[in-house]
Amino acid sequence: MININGRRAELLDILNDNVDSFISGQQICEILGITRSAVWQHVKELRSAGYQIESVTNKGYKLCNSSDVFNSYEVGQYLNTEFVGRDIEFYEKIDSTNDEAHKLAVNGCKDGLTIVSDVQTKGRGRFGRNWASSGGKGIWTSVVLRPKLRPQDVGLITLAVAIAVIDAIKVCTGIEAFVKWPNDIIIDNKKVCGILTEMSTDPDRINFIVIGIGLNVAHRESDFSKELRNKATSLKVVGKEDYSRSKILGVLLNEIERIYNILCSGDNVYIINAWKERSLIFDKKISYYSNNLNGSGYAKEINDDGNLIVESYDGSQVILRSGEVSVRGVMGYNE
Ligand code: BT5
Repeated sequence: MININGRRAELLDILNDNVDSFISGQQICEILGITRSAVWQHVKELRSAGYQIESVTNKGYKLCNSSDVFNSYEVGQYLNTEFVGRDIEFYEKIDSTNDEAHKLAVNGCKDGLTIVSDVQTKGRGRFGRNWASSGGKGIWTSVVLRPKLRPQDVGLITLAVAIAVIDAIKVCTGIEAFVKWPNDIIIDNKKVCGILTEMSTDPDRINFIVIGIGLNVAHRESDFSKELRNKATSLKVVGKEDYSRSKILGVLLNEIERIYNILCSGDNVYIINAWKERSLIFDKKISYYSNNLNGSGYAKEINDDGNLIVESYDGSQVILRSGEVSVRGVMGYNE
């Protein structure tokens, strides 16, 4: 994947400032202080990175507004964070962005480092499940966070990220999505996004957290495998529009930093309330299952550890922990 930095980024800035109109090669040469053939070389590279740039003799170059390219330069156009996504690495293909983020975190990468890949060959869900991650369709990303908190104080992190995903979807598309505890984002009873939170901890401190997010953006129904077609959806299927992955990722990273700062300030009540407002199952009848725990009842409360408290029909309470249990909503989506 071509990195858009240095002169290429400066050229793109100029073309963006004049989007849908021509700017002469001579003007570009003067602004950038490079030769015409160097400009031409950069234009060719930008085209191969997916930008539609017209070139017409005696008129110059024009960037067509319809270009929707997914790369760090484009994400940067939307980013207003202090640290989340400020270091961002894009890959064409990788095994799993969570695995790559984990490796870099072990080697001491910065707080907020973000890994993105167009394709994942071994995208993972919880319990070793597969995450379908085909090219050109989704946002497959992982963010490294280094909270200065004790492990027991970040129990709400997956729930906080779910809020960020739902809000980014709403801002960018107008579509309303909901969360099914703990990590599924659902639209029209189908899963549009999953979150995989992995942590490296010592007994009394967190070394780092990797937040993996898989968000289906541009799939048509036929792009999903037979097994997934009944339970997966994408923003395009729901909104019947093409959405910019760069914009959604930029806004998502902004939302993650915002909610993460709230989490780190200790305002669990805010997180829990925001989560309940966006929840599919809160105060509803659910059933749950794991290796040794099955049952049903009402989803009554979220505690500070992010656990779901279920009230059984006889009034007794069960605490469900996200690493162990799956929930079947009454609303249709089952996994
Ligand atoms: C999750 O697991 O929902 C977490 C998925 C996290 C994926 C991201 S992508 C970037 C980062 N790198 C990774 O390697 N992973 C993270 P879970 O709750 O276990 O759900 C997995 C189940 O969702 C599968 O068993 C399928 O039934 C379903 N599924 C798989 N791919 C899907 C997709 N693209 N869209 C919707 N559902 C899918």
